[in-house]
Amino acid sequence: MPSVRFKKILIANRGEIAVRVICACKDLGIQTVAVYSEADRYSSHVRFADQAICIGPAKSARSYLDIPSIISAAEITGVDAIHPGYGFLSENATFAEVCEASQIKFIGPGPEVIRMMGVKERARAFMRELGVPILPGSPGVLTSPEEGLELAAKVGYPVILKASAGGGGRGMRIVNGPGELPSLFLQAQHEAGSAFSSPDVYLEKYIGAPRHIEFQILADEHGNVEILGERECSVQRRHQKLLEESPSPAVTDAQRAEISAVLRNAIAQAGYTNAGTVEFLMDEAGKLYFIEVNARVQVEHPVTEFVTGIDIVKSQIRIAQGETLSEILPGPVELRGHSIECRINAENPETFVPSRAYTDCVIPPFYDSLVAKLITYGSDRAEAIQRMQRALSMFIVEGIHTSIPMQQRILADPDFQAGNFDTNFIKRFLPGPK
Ligand code: MV4
Repeated sequence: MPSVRFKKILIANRGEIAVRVICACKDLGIQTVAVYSEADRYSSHVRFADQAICIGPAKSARSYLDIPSIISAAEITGVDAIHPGYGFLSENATFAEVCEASQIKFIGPGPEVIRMMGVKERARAFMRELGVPILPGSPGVLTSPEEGLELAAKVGYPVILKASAGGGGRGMRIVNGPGELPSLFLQAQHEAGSAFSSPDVYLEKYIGAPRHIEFQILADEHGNVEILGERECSVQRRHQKLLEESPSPAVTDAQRAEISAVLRNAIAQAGYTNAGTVEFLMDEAGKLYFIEVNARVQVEHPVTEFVTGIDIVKSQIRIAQGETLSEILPGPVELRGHSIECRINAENPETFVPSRAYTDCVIPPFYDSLVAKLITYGSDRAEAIQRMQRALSMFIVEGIHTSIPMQQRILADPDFQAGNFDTNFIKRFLPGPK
């Protein structure tokens, strides 16, 4: 039994994920409050919520990232909980703390866990202690270029320097030999300091052609953890995923079982609650190495929902109500069939500058360029691909350029169809030297 039942939830987000959370609330009979910036007055999340409150001007820093405005909206409307969606304040430990202090349930992990996972070399050390495989590298933050040189000589070049507070590809430097390490270390520190207000940097063995594979987890507030298989996310351009699928064509059943077993224990030991993603890199030999934890629901969560039959967003809300996974899930987690998602982005195919539509539908230029997600399911990968090709051929978007032509070329590629690709695969579809 839930220890509380939410009557009303505020969604501290916009666009697709705000609408997705509204859908889950409707399915659970929970009232919804949308918040919106002046640029989003006519957005669908505003239309479909039971109530909507303007929280500020178009600029995110003064609306969707403005904690006092969001908390005020929550207090005025008397909500029981806040769902942060993805991006914006979803992994902001201070926001989770302020919610708690205001007697509003934050639908996500606790602030301490969010903070710990946000310090990447701490998450790495924690996972290593619990038997999750990690790449060779520094035990913690690099204290000097000399320490970097010593470690790099041990693990072998190339190595990569990563910002402790980074993630998503920001603040990284690849080091090919000892000659360039000292200057790249200082650069990485400087960039980390100005971008994330912490100059901390750590070092890892660099994988040149990795696959990006992430495991979906659900954890209740009573110590129970379930692993909902993995997603293959290697088709990315500038750290923006274009197409994701589940399961990964590269992960074997034995490997999935092994990683799931160690993760179940590690996530429980961390005191992690609610939904999350554990990111791995797969090297050229097919081995998986932990890189970071994303303490939020992700854009690509639907492919996992299709192959498991589990509604992840509903599960997040029910976990936050205090329900156990055994109450929420219909039975043991099983993966069935195959699912693919294409992120339909508004873009100019030559310059990748976001396009804008000015007639009925407005895509404001202030936020990201995701306009739709197209998800297919099939009994196997070939059927899911074929259905995606058919659906894309019937997908009509007028007035703007989209990513659809590139996704059609990817789906038709023999290497993609064979499941034979890594994070460099996208380069062959881009203009310029390969
Ligand atoms: C790496 C790597 C190679 N070796 N770490 C980029 C996003 C961030 N989450 C981690 N990233 C990478 N970390 C080591 N030790 C290569 C990348 C990387 C990447 C990873 C996943 C998907 C696309 C990528 C594109 C460029 C670099």
